[in-house]
Amino acid sequence: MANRITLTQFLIEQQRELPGVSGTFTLLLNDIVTACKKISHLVNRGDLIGVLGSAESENVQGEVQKKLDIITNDIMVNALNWTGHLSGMASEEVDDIIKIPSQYPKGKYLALFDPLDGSSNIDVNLTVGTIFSILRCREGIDPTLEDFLQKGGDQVCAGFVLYGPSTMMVLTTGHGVNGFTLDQDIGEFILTHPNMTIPDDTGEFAINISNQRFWEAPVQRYIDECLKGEEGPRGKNFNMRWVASLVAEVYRILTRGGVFLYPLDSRDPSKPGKLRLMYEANPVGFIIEQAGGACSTGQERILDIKPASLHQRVPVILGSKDEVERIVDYHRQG
Ligand code: AFP
Repeated sequence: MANRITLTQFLIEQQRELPGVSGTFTLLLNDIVTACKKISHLVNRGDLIGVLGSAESENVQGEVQKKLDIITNDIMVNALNWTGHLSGMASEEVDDIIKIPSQYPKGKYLALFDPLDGSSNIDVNLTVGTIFSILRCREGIDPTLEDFLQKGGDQVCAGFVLYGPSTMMVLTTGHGVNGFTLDQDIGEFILTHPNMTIPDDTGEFAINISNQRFWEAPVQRYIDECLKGEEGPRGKNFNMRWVASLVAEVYRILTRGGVFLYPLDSRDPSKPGKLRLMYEANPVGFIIEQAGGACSTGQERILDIKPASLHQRVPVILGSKDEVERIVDYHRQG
């Protein structure tokens, strides 16, 4: 079919236009694409190949792992560890940084990923996804933890693959956001959503309202005003969504606007928020900002946070710019 731009063609054309973008980076993205196609196939086959259900183990976060959490982590690691494009990796499912086996050369990038985000949705056949973030690294070194603890603003690239009714990849290299749909017949991602942008305002919010009693005053105020609708201070009605799968929420916001909150709450003082900075907040924050939206903890821009640890959690408020700024302003007012 004429005029269909594949992801590979898109990346090579971008590589030609941007000075300093190397072929290695394009090859690295192709490695990630290959892994995600495998994951897409497994998610799609589901119970037919016995991959659903719990694995009866816990990850570093103390969360019960699904079989697919483990399988997808192995797929990512095994697709990326031998290619020579990476110096190291980190995964939401693995405690420490993942080293490149000594028999393989090391490259100039680091990859961080959540191999199956929203995995509690997998058994009920709802959308899940793979989130990834690429950072630069001194070429050929054996990276230490400190090499990984870079601000989100330093990401070279971030993306996610959505395993929903169709499989989609959303990608930024810091020059806007583009969406690609997997054509299952030819096994290629095709550019279907060029230059994705988020409207500044919205009439839709997403939050897990069952945690309401634990929220702080600024979030209570924002949601209360949305719920009051036309009769309240906002003078308009709002709609609510909660998929419990960050990738699905972010994709919805990229296509029709909205705001998503997983705010600070008082449930467990050792956990300032639920979402992981390096595997969730940073990559989606980069994508959201590149699409014209905003992403904050309520107190500071997500991409400005200097990470303190690999599995750090942060509050996340993201989406349509004017709404996020309003919520940040409510935090300033206290
Ligand atoms: P899982 O990967 O453990 O399902 O967690 C998904 C997630 O990190 C994020 O994708 C959702 O937005 C959020 O958790 C859902 O949280 P609730 O369980 O509080 O609804």
